[in-house]
Amino acid sequence: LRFRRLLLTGAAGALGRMLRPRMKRYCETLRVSDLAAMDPAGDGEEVVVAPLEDEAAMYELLKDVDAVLHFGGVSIEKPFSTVLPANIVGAYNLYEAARRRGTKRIVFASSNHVTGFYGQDETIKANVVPRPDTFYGLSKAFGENLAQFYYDRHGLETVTIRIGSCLPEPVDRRQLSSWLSHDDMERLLVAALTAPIVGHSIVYGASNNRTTWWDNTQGKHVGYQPQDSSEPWRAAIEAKQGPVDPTRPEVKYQGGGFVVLGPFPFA
Ligand code: NAI
Ligand code: 15L
Repeated sequence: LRFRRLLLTGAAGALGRMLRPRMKRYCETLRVSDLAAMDPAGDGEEVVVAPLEDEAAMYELLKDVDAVLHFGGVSIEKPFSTVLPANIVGAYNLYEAARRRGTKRIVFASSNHVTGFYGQDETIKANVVPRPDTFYGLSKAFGENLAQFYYDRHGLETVTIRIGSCLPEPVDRRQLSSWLSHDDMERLLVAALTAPIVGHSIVYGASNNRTTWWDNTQGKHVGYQPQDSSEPWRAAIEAKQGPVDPTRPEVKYQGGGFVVLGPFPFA
């Protein structure tokens, strides 16, 4: 599997920096972009500073790109005025540029916060009604709708990944269910890039954790097979954190601490 050119947005971010060397292995040229400064271009790399809200810059960025890994944008809760240009206008600019350039597929780094107001006592599938927990989650829900629209209207394919918690290792009780290892993220991206037909498919991005809130049966055709699990960390995390109060919103809901973030108090 060797693409001619892949584009990775958000390359200065936590996941972008982790993915840059990994994704380079799957393409002749890896173009990386961000608003912020990035490491200089290595062999087979192109580094482009491109704000998502700059329509002309995004059109240039999408030139001669086979597929996009869209990881750029605001990644935590912020006021709506901050989320809007990066995640809503920016996602539109990316899709519109991809359509005009004839890009075949986008892998969209969405978030579990699209469905953050489902309970930790529920297991949900990809087609549930979104219940965003933040303006951030709401903006990702817009991105998912945009992906569906660009597939239905223009045939531009997307695999939306509702990423759980992608970290080197799980660090708290919630992440025993939401953790996605770096290696499983790579496996998921390779599957998303190479599955023959995806239309617009939604897959929850989690490892093979013993406890889970997410049922990926509707995305089986994508072929993602997680191999890691949070289980080796369970005993230490439970011992350290002690019993939790299930009536507290950050324990009750899948979105965890995000459900109590932001300008409005949780009522
Ligand atoms: P991050 O915040 O470390 O990286 C995001 C990058 O996007 C930053 O380098 C930032 O400069 C760039 N960016 C922000 N606004 C921009 C704009 N207007 N134009 C161009 N670039 C802009 O976040 P992280 O953790 O690397 O996440 C990457 C993606 O994955 C994000 O879209 C995030 O929402 C999503 N995600 C990550 C999860 C995780 O566990 N790390 C969980 C769920 C979703
Ligand atoms: C996200 O969407 C965030 O980008 C990330 O920083 C984590 O907080 C993650 O969700 C999570 O829910 O753990």
